Amino acid sequence: MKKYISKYIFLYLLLSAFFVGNAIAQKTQIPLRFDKYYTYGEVVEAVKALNLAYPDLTKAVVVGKSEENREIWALEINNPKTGKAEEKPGVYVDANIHGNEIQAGEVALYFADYLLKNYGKLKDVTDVVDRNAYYIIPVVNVDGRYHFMTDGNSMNSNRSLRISRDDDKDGLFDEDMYDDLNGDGNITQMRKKVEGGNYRLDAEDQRIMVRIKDGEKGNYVLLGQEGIDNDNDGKINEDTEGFVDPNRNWGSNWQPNYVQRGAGDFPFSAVGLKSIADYIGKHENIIIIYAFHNNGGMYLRGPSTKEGEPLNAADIAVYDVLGKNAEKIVPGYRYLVSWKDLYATYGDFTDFTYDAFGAYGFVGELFQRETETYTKEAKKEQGEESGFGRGENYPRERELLDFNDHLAHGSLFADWKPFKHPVYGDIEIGGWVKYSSRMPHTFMLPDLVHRNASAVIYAASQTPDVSMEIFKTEKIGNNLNRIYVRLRNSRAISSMTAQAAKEKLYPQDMLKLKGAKVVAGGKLINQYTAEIQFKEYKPEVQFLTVPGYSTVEYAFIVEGKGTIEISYESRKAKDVKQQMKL
Ligand SMILES: [Ca+2]
Ligand SMILES: [Ca+2]
Ligand SMILES: [Ca+2]
Ligand SMILES: [Ca+2]
Ligand SMILES: [Zn+2]
Repeated sequence: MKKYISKYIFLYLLLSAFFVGNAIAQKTQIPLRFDKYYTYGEVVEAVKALNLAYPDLTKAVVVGKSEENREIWALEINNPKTGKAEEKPGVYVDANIHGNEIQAGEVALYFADYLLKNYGKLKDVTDVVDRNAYYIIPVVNVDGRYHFMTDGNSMNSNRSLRISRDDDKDGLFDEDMYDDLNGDGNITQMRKKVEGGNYRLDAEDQRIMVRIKDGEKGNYVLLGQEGIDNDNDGKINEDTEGFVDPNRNWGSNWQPNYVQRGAGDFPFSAVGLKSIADYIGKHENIIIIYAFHNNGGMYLRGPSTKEGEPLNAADIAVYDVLGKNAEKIVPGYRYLVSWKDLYATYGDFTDFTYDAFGAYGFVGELFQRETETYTKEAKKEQGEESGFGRGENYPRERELLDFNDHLAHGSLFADWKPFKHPVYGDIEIGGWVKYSSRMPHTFMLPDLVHRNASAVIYAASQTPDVSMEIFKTEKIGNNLNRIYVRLRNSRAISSMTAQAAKEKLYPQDMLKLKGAKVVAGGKLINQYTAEIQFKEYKPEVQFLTVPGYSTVEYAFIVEGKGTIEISYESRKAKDVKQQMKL
């Protein structure tokens, strides 16, 4: 009897596991929602759900695994009816490389969802889908996103990869993390009432700590973020997760930890990042890269270090078109240069993809806190950190608390509550929660994801589109013809970065003539005088780049009769060819 019961229970468990599995699969509705933040698990489900809903246009692939063995997923979008993915310009979008920068993942998901949802409905979207291939990784730092949302965190914690480091050199690794002492899912601040302390409470709003000025009397101290001394070494929170910064570990201009904090032990010591580098390397058609972060409202181009200067003027021209347009699409955001306008970083992702793969790259720093307000003090802020939460800008903090109270209904700030701390005794815990400060409240998320996805859609509309025209043929002898070919790129993005051409990163674009003997050929300088800059060897193959909004012209002197074929072949732009009879 007992035996039968256990069999029965086993069957029941099996069936319920099956139905639970199904329920999860069905839970993710298409189109996706942007009135919430997807957990890591939900992001994976969303990628799979998009693939299920649009099987003809998408592929869902596992790019690699993280330090904690989580899968890194990519959604690929291509319309096979307009050609193979690898034949089209590739648009790569990734996000959330810093674990705490979660709304970036929503921008990537929205971008995918929006392209697919509007394919065949909106002409502009249909065009960019038909003309390009897309490679979208909504979450790079999968462990970071998982832990940020699951564990107690502040808005700034869990950026790192889960590669343990002994930050305080005591032989123990990540042994003293922050502690969510009151169990509310956030790491907020600890404060204590101490006569003669260097803080006072704001008279208008006692939630705000104000740093006292000379001559003022204080009665509070701030004790840092929630935590205890987990390893009894007399220090609190001194060795938290990591720290290996996933945007300092890439294999271009990498510098060790003593130069670049968070660099890791060697380039690509991070397994997940290495798998992403391999993935991008395999898709040689990728010409533009967007990596979304938070915050500050910026579109940053490289170089990330002064050593990367000067950037080629032709590449800057491409960046300028896209960057200046992004400023219009996302009001308030600024188009800037990483090292000069922000700060220098070594081992940076978009520098790596520019240097190693010849792809233009932008970092999109999402969200401006000054949008969360009634804007009086916010105007002074303009993307800068301003002593926020440390009592140095309390008029601004009052406004943000108004926003918290009247628009977020208290969800962004944890009110101070008494707590008995093992070291500090009677303290209070409270302050801005992890979903504040660096990302929008979900009621504002749809605007953020739409505008920033639109900046990428604009870039996708500007990937090279090269057409060919045989615009003149001249009989110049008994059996000799001069053939004039024009290549026109009708979009802003060059068929190849000037940097890649200069560094001979990969074979340049080629213009080839087949089917007859090419006696001479070269770049056309003047069609009226037939002045040609002849190429000495192998004139039947010309190497070139077709810059944005430009035409280039070539001429071939061909001996013979019959059908010839002229082809333009490019790693990043779509190939074109034409035949003609001589
Ligand atoms: Ca340690
Ligand atoms: Ca807490
Ligand atoms: Ca400690
Ligand atoms: Ca320690
Ligand atoms: Zn970041």
